Amino acid sequence: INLDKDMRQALIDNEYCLFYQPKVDLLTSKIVGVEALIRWISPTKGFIAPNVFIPLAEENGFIKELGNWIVEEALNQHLKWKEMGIDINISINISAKQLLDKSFVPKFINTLENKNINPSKIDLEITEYMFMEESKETKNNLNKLHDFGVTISLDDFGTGYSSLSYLKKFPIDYLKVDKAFLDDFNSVDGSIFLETIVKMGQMLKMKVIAEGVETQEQIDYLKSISCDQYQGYYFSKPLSSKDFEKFYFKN
Ligand code: G
Ligand code: G
Ligand code: NA
Ligand code: MN
Repeated sequence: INLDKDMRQALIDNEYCLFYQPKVDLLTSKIVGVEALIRWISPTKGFIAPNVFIPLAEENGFIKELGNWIVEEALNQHLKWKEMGIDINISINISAKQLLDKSFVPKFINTLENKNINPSKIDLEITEYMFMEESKETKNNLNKLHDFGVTISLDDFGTGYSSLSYLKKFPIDYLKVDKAFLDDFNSVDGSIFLETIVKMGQMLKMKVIAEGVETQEQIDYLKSISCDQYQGYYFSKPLSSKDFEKFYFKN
């Protein structure tokens, strides 16, 4: 198979869709937002994981086109849900290549204005890898988005090319603590990291979101260290928009 060619054709053939995983407030157990996660279900090849095709799309430049589609789709879904009374935040994953494209920021801001979307309802998830190169451009672009009112989440925190100085340099509103820290929370070292990240994030005026929460025990622990929000299979796996709507109205 030629993934390179197939992933472009898949956009034409409408094979991509977005799934949505709820973000939950730890104090109230209420849904505060969703993270949009792309899915590619090919009629011939079956399910292809984003971990497989996103890195490839970043390499061959297709991420620019695909990223535009993701943003458009997520914003339209946000508007549809708002009309239905589901007025929640939506987080969109953004690749470094996408953010560094000269047309991305002006186009994004324009789209929000044209669609009359409140920017504070829109969150962009970035990863630490974004800070490795072109950090001046990255910083300028993130500042423009943040000044416009969009919030920024730092995804997979603690696993990548971490440097704490990033937390001062870039406009970050949410720290998403990687699942690896939660898997390890029962060990002394593991819990020290988790608790320290939560404290540090909050002292820097950020909210902290735990990822990959699967058990009640983990919830209890996260509450005990005053973590703000969580995502994970315990509450819900990523859902299609229709399944999310059913789930939302049941909760
Ligand atoms: O649930 P999951 O398999 O969806 O996601 C795996 C990884 O793929 C995520 O951690 C994320 O890094 C990446 N990913 C998923 N959806 C998107 C998307 O819409 N855009 C980008 N850039 N990456 C995504
Ligand atoms: O890179 P990013 O953090 O955006 O993607 C998170 C990945 O973790 C996605 O593939 C998502 O489907 C997956 N995920 C979400 N919640 C859980 C969970 O509770 N357990 C596990 N094992 N994976 C999860
Ligand atoms: Na994540
Ligand atoms: Mn993410």
